[in-house]
This record gives sequence, C-alpha cells and structure tokens, in this order.
Amino acid sequence: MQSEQIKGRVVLSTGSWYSVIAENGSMIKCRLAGKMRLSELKQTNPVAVGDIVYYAENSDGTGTISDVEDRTNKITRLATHGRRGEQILVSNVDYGIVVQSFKQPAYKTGFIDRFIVTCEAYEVEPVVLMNKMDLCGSDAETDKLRELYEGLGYKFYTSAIDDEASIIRLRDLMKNRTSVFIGPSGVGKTSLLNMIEPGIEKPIGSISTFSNKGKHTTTFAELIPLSFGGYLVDTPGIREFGLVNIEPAELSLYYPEMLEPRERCRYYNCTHVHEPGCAVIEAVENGLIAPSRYASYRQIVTTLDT
Ligand SMILES: Nc1nc2c(ncn2[C@@H]2O[C@H](COP(=O)(O)OP(=O)(O)OP(=O)(O)O)[C@@H](O)[C@H]2O)c(=O)[nH]1
Ligand SMILES: [Mg+2]
Ligand SMILES: [Zn+2]
Repeated sequence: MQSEQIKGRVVLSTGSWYSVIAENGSMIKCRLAGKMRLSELKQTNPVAVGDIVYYAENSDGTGTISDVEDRTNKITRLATHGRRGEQILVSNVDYGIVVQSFKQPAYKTGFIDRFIVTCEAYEVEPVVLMNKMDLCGSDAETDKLRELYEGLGYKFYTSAIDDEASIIRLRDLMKNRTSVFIGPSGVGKTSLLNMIEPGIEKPIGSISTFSNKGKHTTTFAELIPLSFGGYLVDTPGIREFGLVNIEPAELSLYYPEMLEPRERCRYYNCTHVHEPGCAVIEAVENGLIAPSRYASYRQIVTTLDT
C-alpha cells in the first residue's frame, strides 16, 4: 500500500531539492523518487519549476516526488556547465509578459517583436507591457503602440510603479494565471513585482550588471505565489533564455499579419526578404503590414541559421 499522493506545484529548484507548494498553500521540500531521476534523458531536469507534481510525505517532513503531469508548455534554454540537452526554465506558463519602458532604457519595437516571436515559439501567450508611463511624453505614442499590438491580437498594457490603477489592471490580468516577466534589464520588472505583490521586496537595480561579468547568473526561475491567486516569475532577462531554433522559412508563422500573405508567395520556402513574387513584401508596400514589424522580421531572419 503506497502512502497518500498529494498534488502540488514546483516553485523553486536547486537541482536536487524541489520546493513544492500544495493546493492548501503549505510548502514542502521534496526529492525525486529514484525512477524519476532516470527518466527524460534529453532534459537535464526531469522535474522543472512550474511542474504539477504528485508527492508523498516522509516521516522526516520532506517529500518524495513520484510523478509529474504533462506540461502544457515550457520555456527552455540550452544546458550549461558542460551538460547536454535542454534545460527547462519554467513550465505551464499562461502569459509571457514582454516588459519595455518608455525611457531609461528607451523601448525598441524590434525587442518587443523578438520577444513575441520567442513566446509564440514556446506556445506561451505574449502580452506587451509598456512601463515607466510617467516618462512617456505623449499619449499619441502610446495609442500608436496600442493600436499596433492590439490590432495583431495581443493584449497590451501600460504601467508606472506610482500609478496604482495600472498595478490593479496587472493584478486582474495575472489573477489565477502563471505569468513570466521577460524583457531587458532596467525596464522595471522587479519594481513592478514588488508593487503587484507588496511584501515580496525583491532587490531592484540591475541583476544583469552581474551576469555580464559571468557572476550570479540565475540559471533557474522562481515561481512567486501571488496572494490574490496565480504565480509570477521574475527573470533577469531574455538573454538568459537564448533564442529558440526557428527555420528562416518558419519565422513568418510567428507573425500573425503574415499568415495570410505568406500562403500566396511564389516560392513555398520564401523568406520574404528578396524573393520575386513575394506577397508579404507586397503587403508591406501596400501598407497592410507595419514597417516596424517588417523591419524586425528582417532583422530576426538574418540572425537565424540557414
Ligand atoms: N520613472 C520610473 N522609474 C521606474 C519605474 N519602474 C521602475 N523604475 C526604475 O527603474 C530602475 C530599474 O528597475 P528594476 O525593477 O530593477 O528593473 P528590472 O527590469 O528588474 O532590471 P533587471 O533585474 O536588471 O532585469 C530602478 O531604478 C527603478 O526605480 C517607473 O514606472 N517609472
Ligand atoms: Mg529585476
Ligand atoms: Zn514571401
């Protein structure tokens, strides 16, 4: 007779220990059952942060994980430190919130688009969040961005850490969902987290100043339980994830406005850069695709391996 199986979610992992939160909110430190350590050889971590797991309680107060539920999706990176395969940073993510700021640092739509492509490739719903609204000079600029991204079907939010209404809107979005902040250093991801979940008080400043020197590079994500329901994952930046492998002819699949015209290109493997009879280029010329979006597309496609 096996001991009772309890359902929980992995919020943090050191590699050998897993912090698991049970459905009743209690936290327990778990190890993997022997059979699990041998499974899924392609991945360096058979159990990842974000996973829904089943564990049994041991007499010493620790737990033993015996099973993991199928993941709805996952964000991965190539394994480091000479280990092979891919490493799952976080699984079962609802929103990949792409964070940019109006100034300090100035936003780049190319960055936003690249992060959206990354989310799309991971099958995570992207959300565009423009922070530091207090530094934005004009409403027209915000409206233009909103029109562009909402027009493509993406959720679009603005925020500032001293604007309570914007923080409430973000809490509404994140309630009972798992959200991951992705974005360059200094845009205010951790500051927002601290506003959204007061009491967390994570250090702000710039984590990446450390990682640039190769020190303190965060190799695992932490799921932070939100008191109003749901989880938020702060990250030190998308560079940590690395870009997923995308074939050049595949990139346009992650640009919703290219899905229709790409079917009409003369060549089935058209990359929409220089080919004659390209319906995507024609759509750009006819103003049906935003110039900033096509520019980011071209920029990304040149960085992909052919
Ligand atoms: N003006 C203004 N400054 C902000 C806002 N949000 C954050 N900041 C400032 O921006 C700086 C960087 O904030 P962080 O929260 O550390 O940025 P981060 O995105 O977590 O950066 P990394 O951890 O390096 O990736 C801090 O000095 C914050 O005080 C905002 O809405 N308006
Ligand atoms: Mg931070
Ligand atoms: Zn084409």
